[in-house]
Amino acid sequence: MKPRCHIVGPGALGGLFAFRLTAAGFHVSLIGQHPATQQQKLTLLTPKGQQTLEFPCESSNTKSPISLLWVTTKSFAALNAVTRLSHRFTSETVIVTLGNGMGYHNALSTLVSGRLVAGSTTAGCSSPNTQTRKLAGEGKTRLGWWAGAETAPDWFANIKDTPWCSDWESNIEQALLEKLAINCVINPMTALLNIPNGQLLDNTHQHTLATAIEEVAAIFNRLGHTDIAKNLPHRVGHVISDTAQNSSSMRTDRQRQATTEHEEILGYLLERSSGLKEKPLTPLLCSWLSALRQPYPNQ
Ligand code: KPL
Repeated sequence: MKPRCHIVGPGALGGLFAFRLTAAGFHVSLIGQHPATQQQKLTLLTPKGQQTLEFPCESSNTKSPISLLWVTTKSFAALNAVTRLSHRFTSETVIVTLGNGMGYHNALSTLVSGRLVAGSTTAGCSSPNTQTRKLAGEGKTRLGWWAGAETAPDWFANIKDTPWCSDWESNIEQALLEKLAINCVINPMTALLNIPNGQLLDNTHQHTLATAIEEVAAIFNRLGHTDIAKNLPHRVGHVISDTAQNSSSMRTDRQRQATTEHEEILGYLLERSSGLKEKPLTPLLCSWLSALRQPYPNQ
């Protein structure tokens, strides 16, 4: 029998993972906030072609148990979305979360007595309309127990050899911090300048990009993550080149005048920095965070 899983937050990323997990042999159900139908037809466009599938849709009122829940909501919405489903959890339910940023994992983990798989992904996907998902880049998805255990759950065998999945991470917190550092540079800068990722490498932005990398690296150095700080220039350059045509998630949210993940990304890092005895000067990052905290005009 096919292993079952649910996806809460079937937006761009959730839709992509619905196709990926179906291809990996899972029976996937979607959980939206207000499903209008009991089935949702989605089309995935990739450079290799297109595929259309119908997924069963459930509302948060459904009562049957959930064994494996993939959370692909924005990170600030994850806790509410998961709490609304907690009446369906058993003593074996596992949650997998793919949200950007940090600061919300402990609360999620408590809801399933520690059975939280934390993840980060550089997959790029957009949602040109409610029925369509467009893959912009396979990226890599890194998963590991938030509690840090070495052994992967059995279902990981289904996805471990896919091109989008990395090996099981025994220290996922380190992987999330590495991704956080990258997001702290790329996401606010592309969102505030309203440019695709690749344009960050233009000469006009060279100085700002270097300053942002320096400020983020300074915080990571003071936090004791010297390896993340050291590798940051190289890793940022790499992600920018790999996702050159993409819009960062923060830019896309800002273009839609939607809430961005600035608190979970930059807010989290600057909060950690403010707890340091000797906190580094980070005027650029502070100005970005206050710009991102401004309400949209006309709101
Ligand atoms: O994670 C991303 C995001 O947009 O949220 C990156 C890797 C920066 C790709 O755009």
